[in-house]
Amino acid sequence: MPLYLGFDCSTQGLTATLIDAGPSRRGVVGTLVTNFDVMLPHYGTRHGVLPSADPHVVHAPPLMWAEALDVTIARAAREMGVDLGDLRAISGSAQQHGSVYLAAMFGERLGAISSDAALASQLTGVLSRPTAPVWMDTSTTAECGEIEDALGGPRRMAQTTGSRAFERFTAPQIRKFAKESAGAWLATGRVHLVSSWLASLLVGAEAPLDHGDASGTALMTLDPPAWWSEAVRATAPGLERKLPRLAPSWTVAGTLAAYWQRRHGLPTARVVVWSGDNPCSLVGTGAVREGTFTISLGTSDTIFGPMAAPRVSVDGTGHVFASPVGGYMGMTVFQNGSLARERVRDAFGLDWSGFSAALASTPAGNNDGVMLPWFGPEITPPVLNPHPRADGVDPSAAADNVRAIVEGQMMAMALHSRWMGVPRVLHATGGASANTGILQVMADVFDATVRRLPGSNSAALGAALRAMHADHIADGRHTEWEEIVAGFTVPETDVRPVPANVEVYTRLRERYEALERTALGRADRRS
Ligand code: ADP
Ligand code: XUL
Repeated sequence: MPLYLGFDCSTQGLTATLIDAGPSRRGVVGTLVTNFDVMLPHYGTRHGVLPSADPHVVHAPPLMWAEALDVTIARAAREMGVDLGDLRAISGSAQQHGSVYLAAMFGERLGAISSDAALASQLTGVLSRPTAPVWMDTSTTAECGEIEDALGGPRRMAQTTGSRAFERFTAPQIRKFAKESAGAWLATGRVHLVSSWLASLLVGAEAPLDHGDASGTALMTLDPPAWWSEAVRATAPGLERKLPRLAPSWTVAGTLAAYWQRRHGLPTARVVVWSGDNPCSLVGTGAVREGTFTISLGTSDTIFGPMAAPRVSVDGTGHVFASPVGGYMGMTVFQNGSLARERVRDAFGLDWSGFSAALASTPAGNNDGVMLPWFGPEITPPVLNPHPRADGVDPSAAADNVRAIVEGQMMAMALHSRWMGVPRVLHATGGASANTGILQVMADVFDATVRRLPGSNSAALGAALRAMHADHIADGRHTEWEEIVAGFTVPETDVRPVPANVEVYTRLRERYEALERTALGRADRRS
């Protein structure tokens, strides 16, 4: 029975999903999660990130991710209930954009890791910056402007890299570090993304960065996928020598290092390059052909789908990435996802079943009440100084506020994903996709059938499926993506739009758009 293991290093935890690809037992063997705050409390994170006095600065400790990998592999070997001797290949998914800064001796140190001591204890001194800025960091507005100016403006950048400069993208983050800490920047020999940092630890050598995750750096040309020397030069001095190699998403980076074999009894499995969580979710939700979009309701909410040709968003809010299945994928990200829904839930002392009951007790359209769901800084549209705004929503009525945030989020998603096309079918995934009430609002606002996929971690499943695909290629076999995902991405529930509600939202979407336009006129933002 060929086994494949997929990881997902997300904002709040590291998930491992093991799949069996044997013809008679094809399916998920098991999934386990190492929650950072709960299981690795000594790093002092909250929701997976470090407390910060400045709300625009959001960092996490890279050694926490390394220790999570060690702890999770040990748990997988003990708790999955199968012999991991049949493991053929491993890959992973990681939160995108986050950057890990390493001293020049990193590669050498990797080669000297001993199985006698825990991994993280042997990585002291390899970091030239103790913490990694992550995708929630919005502190680089100045650097975004500087990079866009140097590269001929946002439109040229978007046409070349798939996105204009966004605060969380790696290039502005690198630039800010190089400007503010010139000495530490000089001492940096390599900048990895979260994905290539963890893949390097698995192979015990510097692993390449895949084209999918590299699309989130603002440093790669989409066609052909290669570092864009103009952008590299505009970002920071000496950066060209510090970037990892680029590789297609199906590249085998090496085999599991001796550490993992000796310490946790794993075999000499292939390690396939890791990718970003959104590219991996595209595979893990089975959205491998144009026409199907996926909405992931996680810490952030994202909408994405495959694209044969790279169409760039006219309003500048979307992204085009190299897709792990070949071709491209379009995507739009909303930072006020689950944490904003939790803010409303907690403000009224509800749990999720109370939240769902409140949603069910109010009519579609909320009697014309509309809310802009900006509880924290927002990526789409860009809002740096948050100020949730409501019109016609009673601030003291729990049910009205619950409906207002869910409707506001779905209308924002429909509005800002129009550039990607109109979805016929939406695949729903992520923690909040468990909530059928939320999916009904999604189906009604988009006027599309919503199919909920089983399991909450499509990124880890996508990574395991990518491991299978790359393993076949390494064996000289060509397997179509439909065949790779078959049996793993079967929807468990269909939620269909209710025609009367669709009509209500056709009108309300116009009100939402007008309210957003007015609010942005006053908001502090970069245009
Ligand atoms: P991540 O992006 O960190 O991988 P997940 O996809 O695991 O996040 O989603 C976690 C989130 O799911 C939690 O923060 C929580 O707000 C949300 N969630 C879990 N159950 C429900 C529910 N029944 N209704 C709405 N949201 C939920
Ligand atoms: C994508 C993005 C987030 C992160 C965290 O651009 O910023 O979706 O990948 O999940």
